[in-house]
Amino acid sequence: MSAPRPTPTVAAILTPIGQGGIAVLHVAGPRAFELAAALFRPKSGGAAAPDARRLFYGHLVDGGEVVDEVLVRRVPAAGAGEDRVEVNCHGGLVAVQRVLECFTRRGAEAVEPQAFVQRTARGPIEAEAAEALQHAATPLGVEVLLDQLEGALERALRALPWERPADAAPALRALLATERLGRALWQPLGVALVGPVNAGKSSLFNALAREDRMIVSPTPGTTRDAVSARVALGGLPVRLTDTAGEREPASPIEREAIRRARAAAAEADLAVLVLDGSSAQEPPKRLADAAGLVALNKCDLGLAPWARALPDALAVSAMRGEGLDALAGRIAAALVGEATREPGRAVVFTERQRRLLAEALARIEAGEPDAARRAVEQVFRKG
Ligand SMILES: Nc1nc2c(ncn2[C@@H]2O[C@H](COP(=O)(O)OP(=O)(O)O)[C@@H](O)[C@H]2O)c(=O)[nH]1
Ligand SMILES: [Mg+2]
Repeated sequence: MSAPRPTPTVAAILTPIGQGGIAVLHVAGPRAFELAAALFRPKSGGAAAPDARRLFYGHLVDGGEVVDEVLVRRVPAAGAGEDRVEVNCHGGLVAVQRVLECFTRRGAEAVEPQAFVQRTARGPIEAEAAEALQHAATPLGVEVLLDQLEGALERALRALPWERPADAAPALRALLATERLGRALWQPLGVALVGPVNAGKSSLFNALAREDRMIVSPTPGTTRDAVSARVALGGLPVRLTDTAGEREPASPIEREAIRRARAAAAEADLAVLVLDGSSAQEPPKRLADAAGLVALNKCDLGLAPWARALPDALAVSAMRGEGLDALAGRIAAALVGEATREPGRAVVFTERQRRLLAEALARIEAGEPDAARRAVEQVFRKG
């Protein structure tokens, strides 16, 4: 019989590789602090030992060579005796691999995120967060999902005031209200740009996607198909779809393009109506009524009186880039609500969590607090 193998120290890249500007590595196990202390040179010159919940900025130095600029912190681990360190580094494939290698050369074992979570996860929320992080394509997504991986949601659920069930209900409702944001951060919602031909939908699509992948043409009816791109809007990853314009079809091909545009708009979680706000001709009222959000494009040419009179419409210029950040923010708010984004905030981010918390709320309302509590505990308990 051999002696039990010592617990290995494992390292994994938890963010999707090659996406976004940042990458996050976790190193867990008995040697996690030792390795981090050996590799990390804090900029402040202070103690190298990473402290709980405090980020340390500095360099990762291996063999006298600066490998990367990093942020390091100790992850407050609920698991008994498990030391864990988080390293934030540059997100490029090469940079993050080099950082990982610094740890593996010194004896840590590099593992896939799934294997990492299987070994170290304290409960289902953490496993779900690791899975979701693999799909988080924006810094906001990484930030929020890391908070949940590190226990923000679990702490909020454990702190529910069961001695006063009447107070637990609003707390649950507040948590449930974060679910659209939580889900959208890793399961991108769809946004379609719709509206009349020549309003500037394709130009706006390009401006929001910040690259020229669409045909832009002064000839009406050029965009023949619905085309999508993954873009970050207001911190959310969004599947943005450009569509052919609405007008009387001049050909069967155009009729088909319009049919597809309508289908794309119907499938989308939000349709943004793009109008040429500089045009003297007022668009049909039914258009504005059908859309979730109205963008008055070509504001660089000045807005027509009808456009200025439209309530809640947003003036933008795809050509000059004016109003695009505001539009991105309005799109994000329309999709997930004006969710506040303080660091460390609890966010519900999977359908399983939502279902159990909705059930808990229903039980409280039915006067069954014990059943409610059991439903909540299922969210974070193993088993
Ligand atoms: N002045 C101005 N022209 C624009 C703007 N956005 C688009 N255009 C022009 O409007 C025309 C139609 O644009 P396009 O994006 O193809 O419209 P779509 O048919 O709605 O996709 C092109 O000539 C664009 O250069 C803008 O913000 N300002
Ligand atoms: Mg177009």
